[in-house]
Amino acid sequence: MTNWHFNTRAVHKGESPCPLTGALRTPIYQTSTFAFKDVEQGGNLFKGEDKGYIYTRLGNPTQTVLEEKMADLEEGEAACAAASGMAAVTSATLAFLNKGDHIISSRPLYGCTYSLFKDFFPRWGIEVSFVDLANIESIPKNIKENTRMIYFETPANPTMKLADLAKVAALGKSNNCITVVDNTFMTPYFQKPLTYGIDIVLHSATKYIGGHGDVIAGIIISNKDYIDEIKKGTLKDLGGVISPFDAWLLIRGLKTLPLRMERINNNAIEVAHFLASSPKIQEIYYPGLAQHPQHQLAKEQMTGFGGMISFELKGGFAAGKKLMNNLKLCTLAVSLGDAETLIQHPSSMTHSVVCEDDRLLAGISEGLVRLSVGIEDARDIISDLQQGLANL
Ligand code: LCS
Repeated sequence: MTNWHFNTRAVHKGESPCPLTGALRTPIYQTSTFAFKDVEQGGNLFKGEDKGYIYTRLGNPTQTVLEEKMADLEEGEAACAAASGMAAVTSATLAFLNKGDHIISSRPLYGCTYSLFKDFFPRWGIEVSFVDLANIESIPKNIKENTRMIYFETPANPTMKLADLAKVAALGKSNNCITVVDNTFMTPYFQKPLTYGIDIVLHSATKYIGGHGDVIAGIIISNKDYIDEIKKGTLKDLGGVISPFDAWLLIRGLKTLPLRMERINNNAIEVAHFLASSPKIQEIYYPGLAQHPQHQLAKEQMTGFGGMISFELKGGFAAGKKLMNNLKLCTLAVSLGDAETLIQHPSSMTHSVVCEDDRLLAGISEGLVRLSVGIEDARDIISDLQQGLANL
């Protein structure tokens, strides 16, 4: 079982036919509560002396299947699912942070993660230093007595900057800090941070894990102790748990993750080369292009480059706006990782919650446009971009 390859594990792990009915697909256990056999059993379940389900906020069989599959794919010991990517971020961080602690975070980050750290953490007495993790020296420079956590995205949303997983993990260990990485952009198909020594991996499962743009969800993967602490702590008491139906949608999505990621990666490489060769493009950020300053690192720690491309046009925001308004196949929408190719403007959309000075520090210029390449035919995506660029 353990030596199955990723594609097989994505289909089978965590699942087996229902012993009662033979149903091959995991049922949606759409129930909020579970009946106890007697008072003793109920009490024992609460004490943790019996194994079983109590109440869906504390666990549900559909959720368990998803968690087992995802833990296996990320090569972690355990996982816990959450109601959104942001619920995964809050549950995974706040489980380990106290008033008076300090964390180091990469800049840039997804806009709402940034505003959680920048606006809310200080209100709860947690201090945050935002650093450019492309420069690994920024970690030792910012470590303090009370630094408890290093949090980052690689590649980062939306600039596609990378951080060296092995180096961050080593610095975390030598400084007694928990390392947390948001692996949304790569998925375990292309990048497995736990195998580099990172402590906790999380995802907005809304994106590639679900893969069809029909669910908001998150997931956290780590060792058993950390997952236990999150499940019995922040996830249970802050309450950001996943619904059984959403867990089921993710199980379904995961079965085709390898197929979708392969197609998306191949499409994105073609689209990136097309954009890089266009005279209308000022800058393009895609780790699969040799011109990306961290292309070498991308080849070392990722087994593909994913579907996210950012670029700036000559003519800045005015040109970007015209392009986005003129596309016919690529849809103007936030989110990413869907079957459809999506395009959006970070500075007025996903990262509009970040103040202008901080956006510029993070490298999110006014003219930056972000593309999430879908699973359509690459020729159609390119011809749509071609007609859009021709009309600038
Ligand atoms: N982490 C990353 C890297 C994300 O891109 C997002 C959402 C989240 C966490 C939060 O996940 P959620 O709660 O939405 O499931 N990113 C979005 C984006 O780039 N466009 O729209 C949402």
